[in-house]
Amino acid sequence: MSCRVCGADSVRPFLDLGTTPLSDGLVKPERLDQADPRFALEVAFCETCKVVHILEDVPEDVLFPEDYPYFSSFSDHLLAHSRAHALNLIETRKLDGDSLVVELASNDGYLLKNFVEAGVPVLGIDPAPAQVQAANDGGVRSICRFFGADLADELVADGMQADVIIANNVFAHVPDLNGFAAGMKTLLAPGGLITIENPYVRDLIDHCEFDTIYHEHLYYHSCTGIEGIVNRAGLHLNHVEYFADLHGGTLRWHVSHEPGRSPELEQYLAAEAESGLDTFAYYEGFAQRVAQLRTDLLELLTGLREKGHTVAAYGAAAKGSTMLNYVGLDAGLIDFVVDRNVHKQGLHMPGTHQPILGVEALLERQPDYCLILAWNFADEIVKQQQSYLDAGGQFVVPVPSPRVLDPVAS
Ligand code: JHZ
Ligand code: ZN
Repeated sequence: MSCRVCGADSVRPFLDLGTTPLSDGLVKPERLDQADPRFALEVAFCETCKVVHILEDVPEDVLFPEDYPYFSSFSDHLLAHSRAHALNLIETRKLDGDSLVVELASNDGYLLKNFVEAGVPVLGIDPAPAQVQAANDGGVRSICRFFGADLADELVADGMQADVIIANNVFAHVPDLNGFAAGMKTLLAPGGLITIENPYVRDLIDHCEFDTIYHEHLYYHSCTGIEGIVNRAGLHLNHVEYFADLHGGTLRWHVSHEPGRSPELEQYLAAEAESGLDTFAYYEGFAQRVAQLRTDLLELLTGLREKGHTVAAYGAAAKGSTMLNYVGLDAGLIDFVVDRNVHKQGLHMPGTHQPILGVEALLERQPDYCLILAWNFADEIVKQQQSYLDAGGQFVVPVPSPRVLDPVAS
């Protein structure tokens, strides 16, 4: 078995999630009687380049079909985080009407719109047609393409170079990550800055966020792994920031043409070495903890049902699909799922087939308990749902270990 990043023969699997349906493969009502396609899902650590990745390859056009349902603009927290990042870049990089900011995986323009508002030229690149359409409709210039070394060459041949390249939550998704990084190097203007955000593999392991493992997420990143990837493309990792409250713990890496590590980056790299995050031992006990979480969550929800309680779920997130399918939370345990993304409403969860309803269904049906599948936005969701709580509803979160949220504390 060879590593999908460095090609070495040193890949050691540490978690087998069995076969699961595609996490964003939400099911149309007319297809409910058909079996959902399922694919094996196994995660491994490469002892050479230190990158964690899954072993399976699902073709890109199957993973990211025309009707890919994820739109970034449905979380206020993510929008606020993105806006702060844009405003900070405009100020620190002194961006103006002569600059160019390129975002890779720009989705519906949730981030670039902040640059457009400030008069900074942008280009969004994303392979999802509906999201690109939404971005362009909102005045964010975007093209519907997969980014890679070839597209970077085309853009540079057209006279483009980017002062800032932003790549948020896409470094997990790209099969040819080396080609992707090489394309970034080509597209980045001399003196320019690349920022990359991705959930931190440390938090995935430490907080048992196993549900963020699905076929779209080919890689799970650390500072050690990222430095190797950007170095291979002739770029340098200079700095890192940490956001504890985004997607269960997110890192933002700063990358450029120039070498040099900030004290913060040195600290992170040293901490990764000290904790053994760059060794297989760090990952060895994970499978057992994941299995325990499955047992605990199943027991908790089965217990509630046996007492006659009704249970629904919040968030038709990709991670929600992993959770439902791996734990075995079928329609007998969870009646329906609510989500405020209108593109997901009317569809059904992959594998388990619960209907996805608008968020108002929570108040209309008032289930006794609601499992927050989008636990990464639990604070935001709980705040919005005060009426549900006031009417006696209770929230359950599945990670780091399943528990009913204390209504007083929330
Ligand atoms: P969300 C996404 O994963 C997509 P997902 C992607 N795979 C990725 O890499 C990671 O993020 C990092 C809804 N919601 O974003 C919106 C409400 O209904 O955590 C979403 O459908 N009301 C590219 O899909 C879902 O919940 C709300 O108030 O696992 C959240 O999904 C909020 C805040 C969200 O992740
Ligand atoms: Zn490797």
